[in-house]
Amino acid sequence: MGVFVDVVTIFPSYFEVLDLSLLGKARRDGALELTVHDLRDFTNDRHRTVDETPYGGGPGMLMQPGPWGAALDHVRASRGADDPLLVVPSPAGERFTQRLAEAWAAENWLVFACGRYEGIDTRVAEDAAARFRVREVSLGDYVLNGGEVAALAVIEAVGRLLPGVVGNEDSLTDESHVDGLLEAPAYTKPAGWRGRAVPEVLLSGHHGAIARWRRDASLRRTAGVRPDLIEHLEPGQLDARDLEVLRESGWTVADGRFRPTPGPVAD
Ligand code: 6GU
Repeated sequence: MGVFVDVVTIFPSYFEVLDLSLLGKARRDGALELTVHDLRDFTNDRHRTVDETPYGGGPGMLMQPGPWGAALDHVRASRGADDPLLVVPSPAGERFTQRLAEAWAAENWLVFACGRYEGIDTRVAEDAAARFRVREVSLGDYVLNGGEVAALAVIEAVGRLLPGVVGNEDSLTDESHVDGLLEAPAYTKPAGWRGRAVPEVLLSGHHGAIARWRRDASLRRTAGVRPDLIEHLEPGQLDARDLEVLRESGWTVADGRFRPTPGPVAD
């Protein structure tokens, strides 16, 4: 039995893309059962209003609590399953990471509350906490117009980790962010293209040497573009060659953590 996913939004058609590709297959196979709810179906006025101006003033509009309360009550009562996780995409949330995707792939019921405008009246999440475990998550440090694109990203990141969704299980472990590093550069046929050769070692058939080359490239790439990831590595988990590559890339171990090497980089 798969995971139930409910989404509440004023733009149900955003979620039509989940009919496509791998996630569409997951749905047809029963790994992921998606139900999209239109927030405006839970309004009571002729104009199906969901937004109002903020108390205390300020720019923009907020989503009113009434329709949200009714929609979340409806979703909560729609299944016998217990202990749903309510995910509220928000630029003010905690960062969504591969660790959270892995944890949420083991859940049996995920509910997404997609806000628009300047967000949802704060009392909605407070009230929902009595019936849901509530997590506010952000995709990164930039602003989207609403939670829909973020919810799609979370659903894809979680959905591809469900058993049987990605055909080759190895492709779930040999990829960026799984071991805290970015993936090494990758090449396919032809071996020569526009004067650019594929690194010789990748053609060698020597699996040990290929794994080491990829590991080195992965460490160098991560050191180059994501120093924040290097700072989170556990030096004790790395081998002597890893430490040498990172030293060449300007990182030293001090007090059990990686730190940028002070002064000119040693060689
Ligand atoms: Cl989850 N929502 C919105 N509106 N903006 C975002 C975001 C989420 N994550 C990054 N920017």
